[in-house]
Amino acid sequence: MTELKTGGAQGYLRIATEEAFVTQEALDMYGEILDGPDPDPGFKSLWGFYLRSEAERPKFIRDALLGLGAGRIKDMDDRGIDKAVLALTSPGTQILSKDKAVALARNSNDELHQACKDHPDRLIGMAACAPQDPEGAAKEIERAVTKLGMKAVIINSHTHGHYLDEPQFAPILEAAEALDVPIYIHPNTLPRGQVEPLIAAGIDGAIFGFGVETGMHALRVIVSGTLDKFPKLQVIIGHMGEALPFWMYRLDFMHQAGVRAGRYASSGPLKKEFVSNYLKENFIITNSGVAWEPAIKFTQDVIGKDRVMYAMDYPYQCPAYEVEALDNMDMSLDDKKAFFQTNAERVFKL
Ligand code: 1DF
Ligand code: MN
Repeated sequence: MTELKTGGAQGYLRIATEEAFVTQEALDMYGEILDGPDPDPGFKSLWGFYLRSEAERPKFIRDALLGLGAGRIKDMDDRGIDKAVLALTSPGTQILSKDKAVALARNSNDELHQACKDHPDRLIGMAACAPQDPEGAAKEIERAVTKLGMKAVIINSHTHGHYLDEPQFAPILEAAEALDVPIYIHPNTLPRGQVEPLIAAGIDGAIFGFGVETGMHALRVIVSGTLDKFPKLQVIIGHMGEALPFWMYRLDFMHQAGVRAGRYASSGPLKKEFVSNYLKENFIITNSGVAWEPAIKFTQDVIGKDRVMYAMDYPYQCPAYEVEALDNMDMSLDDKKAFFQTNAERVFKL
């Protein structure tokens, strides 16, 4: 293993775009939910582990998530990460009651802003908001972008079983489109009533359930016609597009078949002909959790080289050997630079 260095000597900077943090306030709120009556089963499976287990991994992750100073910068240095785009970790505000979600969005944006101010050449922020209060969320997004310098909006997927294509969330999409910032739809655990069979099998979290949940969320946003209403909106999804690029042929075929037959009122004709048109024109895909050359190249091939970005997913998945493997991909320097650096610079306006 060669030593990884920041500074771009390999011909590009490494900008990691799905990096997580948490605040003590969020952990306290999560603890209250876990101690309350009948906590959400997916949340309990995920955060019962990360908050309460004393095993090595959850302890490391708790500390790393809370770190927004020297420790995080050192971990970035050790892994050759020049810049990290940070977002409140899943489920962020989404699991909270309205009042708590509003408070956490505001306070965590302020904390993140301070960290970015302390490390202006290393840390970049995404704005949290509380979809439980859509008008307030739009105002908080505006504050975070215009006053705090945030470069995107983080939505940790469904909010109490509700998805961004539902009409009550229009103010959020409107604000993001008007401010010209992308929305990162990051995974959440599946809602009650869907997550139980995955918990029973031990596949509810990042191993599989996250992808099912968030791939579905992205697809809902497409087939509902939401992106026809907000055509300039850019949506980022991680984990190699939550497998949607691999589904693309079938999505196009079956969506067309359904439209022609008038099968579903809720996924009627779209302004653009194919589901894949939206993936290629409104989505940016990061490789968080998938340090795997064939999947990255396939996605570059079918979605576009200007729409696939590097992400580490610190601290959940952060071995240095993954950075080295990606450096060593059999890919032109131009394409590698787009992947690691320039796509992120364009998407986040760095
Ligand atoms: C995990 C993975 C947890 C990711 C995350 O947030 C997360 C995990 C709580 O491994 O349990 O963001 N991830 O994006 O892959
Ligand atoms: Mn993540």
